[in-house]
Amino acid sequence: MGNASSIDSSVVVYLEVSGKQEKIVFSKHCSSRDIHDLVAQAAGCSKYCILTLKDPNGAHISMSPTMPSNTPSAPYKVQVSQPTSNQGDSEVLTQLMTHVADQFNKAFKVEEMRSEISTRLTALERKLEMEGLKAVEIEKCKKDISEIKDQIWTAQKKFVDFNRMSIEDASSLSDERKICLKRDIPSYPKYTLSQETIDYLKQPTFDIWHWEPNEMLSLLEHMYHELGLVKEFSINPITLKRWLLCVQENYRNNPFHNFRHCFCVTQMMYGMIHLCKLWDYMTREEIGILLTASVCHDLDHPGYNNTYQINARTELAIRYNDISPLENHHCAVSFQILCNPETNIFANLDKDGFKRVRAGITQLILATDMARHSEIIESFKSKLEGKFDFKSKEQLDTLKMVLIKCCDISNEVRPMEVSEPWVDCLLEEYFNQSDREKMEGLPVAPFMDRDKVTKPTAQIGFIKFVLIPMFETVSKLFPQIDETMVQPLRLARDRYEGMKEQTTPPNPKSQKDQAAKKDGE
Ligand code: 0WF
Ligand code: ZN
Repeated sequence: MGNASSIDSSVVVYLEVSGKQEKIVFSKHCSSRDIHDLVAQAAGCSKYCILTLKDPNGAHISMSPTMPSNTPSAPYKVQVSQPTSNQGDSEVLTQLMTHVADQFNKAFKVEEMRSEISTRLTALERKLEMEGLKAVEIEKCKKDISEIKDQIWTAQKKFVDFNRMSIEDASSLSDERKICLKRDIPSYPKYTLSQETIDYLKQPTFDIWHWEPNEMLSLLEHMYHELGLVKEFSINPITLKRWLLCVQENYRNNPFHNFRHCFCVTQMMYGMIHLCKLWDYMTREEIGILLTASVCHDLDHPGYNNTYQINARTELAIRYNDISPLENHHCAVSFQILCNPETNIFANLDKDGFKRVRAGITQLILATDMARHSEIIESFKSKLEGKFDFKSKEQLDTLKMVLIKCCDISNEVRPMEVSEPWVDCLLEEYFNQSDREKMEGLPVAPFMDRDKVTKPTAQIGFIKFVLIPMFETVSKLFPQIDETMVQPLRLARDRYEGMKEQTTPPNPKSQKDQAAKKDGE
């Protein structure tokens, strides 16, 4: 065996598929997945089939670029089996579709009922909120709510098959997640925020690690009230609570892309809105778009980036044709939540208003794909060349995209005690990804490789070439950003450079160069 059939970096392997001989040729530099797909092609089956290779002695041959080549007289036997999770899928699907058709007429009736009950429930919730409600009235309201819940339960039981179908549709966007359909009035405790916390919340120095998940919900809720968004969009305060809870439940517990990151980005956006007094330049609706896009921007992030999605040909990459698969998914989940009447904070907008808000949020979430970084920054810079026109929709849209980008990657603007743990979290997520990529024979980015990257090396280039230039550009429009945001970035860069010097063993060549330079001085 050995490399008898290798031509330069190509490997020739002979296969036997149902008694027929096939030949595949591949490069030693390709991935295991590519070889798997080639074998599938030779076997005339889908690349999603499970394939096994056995040599003439029955020994298992692993499909990888380093697999031993063979000869036509001793081909590897290919065994094909269907992926078990898909077994019978089409049968189940057919049954489901028939069932859905059956349920369709019933569903219309139930939906009508749901809608009426929902309206009555909302009215009661509003009543409950009103100040000075007497105890006896509260008791009556509670009784009414309980009765209505019973009615909903009965209606939902009839509706369940139809509903289950739509929930499962939503969950197919990710393997384990479900868009929550909470009926209950959300019950996270109402925290009374001190004036100190209220003021501190507007600062980039705010300690985002100090707060429990429930407290973060209250702080987010406060932002919507304080910015006048509850009034602007006529948001039912209970719907706001329900929406926030639902958003929280649809962030996964990733090391980095989790609900605390969502809170961090939103708090930085809230800080920038105040620091730049954005209400002087844009409408409340636009401020609502900025804040809501920040809240939703990483919903249901799976913890593996777009490069992984594309290289591993995941369901998301296939669904979105390799175009910003994650960001498209975050958007889709956002609007699955916002299209549910119980969690739709924009339910009281008219049709055009909802359309504008939806387009605005979508545009901002899609802008967070770092693959579009240069495109967006260059477009913003070109608009700054003349006098920036806040009245032009195109120019204002670009500014909003840059603002959400700033907030999304702004950890290093924060004090060291707050920012440094984030680097550890991100590296943990990156290392998980690179370990998986190595296992699956996929390409690994050097900045994710635990054997190549360190905290200072990860941060120095990012701060110098991504963060400082972007924040400096924004400070041309809002000079107050320089002291509050760019200056901390310069300090962070210097700190990591110091850290790098301490951890890097001296390079003999550069020491020699320096000595020579000194001699020449
Ligand atoms: C670890 C480092 C990095 N550092 C951050 O502070 C930060 C904030 N957000 N992100 C960050 N990445 C990413 C999360 C998802 C997208 C952005 N990374 C950046 C990478 C190592 O190194 C570079 C450096 C320059 C250009 C490209 C990658
Ligand atoms: Zn993010």
